[in-house]
Amino acid sequence: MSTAATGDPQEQQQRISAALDGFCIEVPSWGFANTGTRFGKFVQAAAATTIAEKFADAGEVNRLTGGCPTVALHVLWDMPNGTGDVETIRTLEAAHGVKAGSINPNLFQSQEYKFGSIANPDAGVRKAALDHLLESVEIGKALRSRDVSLWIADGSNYPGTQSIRRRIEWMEEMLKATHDAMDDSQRMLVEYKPFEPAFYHTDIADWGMALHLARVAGPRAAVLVDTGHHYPGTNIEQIVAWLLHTGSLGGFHFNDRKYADDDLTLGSIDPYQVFRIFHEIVSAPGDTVNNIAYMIDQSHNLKGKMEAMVQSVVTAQELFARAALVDQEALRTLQDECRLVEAEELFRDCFWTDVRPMVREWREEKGLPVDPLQELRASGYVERIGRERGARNQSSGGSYA
Ligand code: PSV
Ligand code: MN
Repeated sequence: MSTAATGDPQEQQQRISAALDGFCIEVPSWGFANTGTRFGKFVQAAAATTIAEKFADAGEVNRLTGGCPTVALHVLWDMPNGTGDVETIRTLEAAHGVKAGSINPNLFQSQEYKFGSIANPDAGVRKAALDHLLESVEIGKALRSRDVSLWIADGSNYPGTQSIRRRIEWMEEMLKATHDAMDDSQRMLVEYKPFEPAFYHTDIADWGMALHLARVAGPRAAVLVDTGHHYPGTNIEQIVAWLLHTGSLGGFHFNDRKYADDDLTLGSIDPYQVFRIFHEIVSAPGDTVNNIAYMIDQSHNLKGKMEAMVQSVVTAQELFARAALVDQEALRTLQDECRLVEAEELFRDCFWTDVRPMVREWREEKGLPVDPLQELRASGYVERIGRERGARNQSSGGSYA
């Protein structure tokens, strides 16, 4: 039995082309906007400010990579008038050939959320948060977007200052009410994060808490794994395996990190981890795998935003292609016979295979640019938007919205 990457070159090409045909990754609208750190913002001439500019950039990334037909929207930043902005989004979808993807309510910026949103001890604030969630559900319906994607920033900074248990009950109630408002085509994704902005306790800190809340909310709620939202050393692919096993993996926010939630380019620090996550997915039986929402959640402060986004998508495609090479049957036999080194070598062979020529071949088959980054540079797109947007970006000092 071969312990190398699967089969002959032709078979490898087929596997990779089939895998990439079925692989899409959503780009975040906020990945094109001026962002920074807690200490300041570095303005880029080409950064998008308006939702029209964000759609234009997302459309260009999709044209270059062939893998990003949807763009995630953050309600407060992209649709400040809520359902009142639906028509604008529809027009932009038609103009740029990309559709609205996940709808992300914003429960962390308003002053009233200082002590929490859906877990705030004040019933009035919880009601305001619920209203925003319900409006997000309506936006999803109007735009035919499947996923309402929730990140709850709530938590506390000092022991004894909040009742962790009562806050669980409030969250259960709010998420159930939100789920009840969804129609059958919609899903709720529950994202977890261990710390930041809260530094003592975060109300949805890990996948166990997210899974519990998703189950209480209802059958169309599932867990969202943001790769940056774990403590260093966490075995993320194991979490993914458990969520797959329990039929509760809703989607991913991909990014990379060295320390905490650094939002660096996917695969820039640890590409092997992304490969291991993808391997769990491609090796899993059952239905969950067909409904996983792959999304990028990154903000690039130093790299050019368009370049970084194209680089991220291409990296995701390459790592997904490598995971598709694993000969699952051969690996299973080696695992069953506890032939450890051979099993590991089979796995590593696939990770170390240079799939770039085969990914290029797939791009050619699809009529896509064979080198998306090179094409971005040659197209002059970044220079053009830099000229068009530069003066405004400079004078505004950059803007989130
Ligand atoms: C929070 O850190 C997060 O990962 C959530 O997904 C937010 O929606 C996103 O980042 C943008 O700030
Ligand atoms: Mn996220």
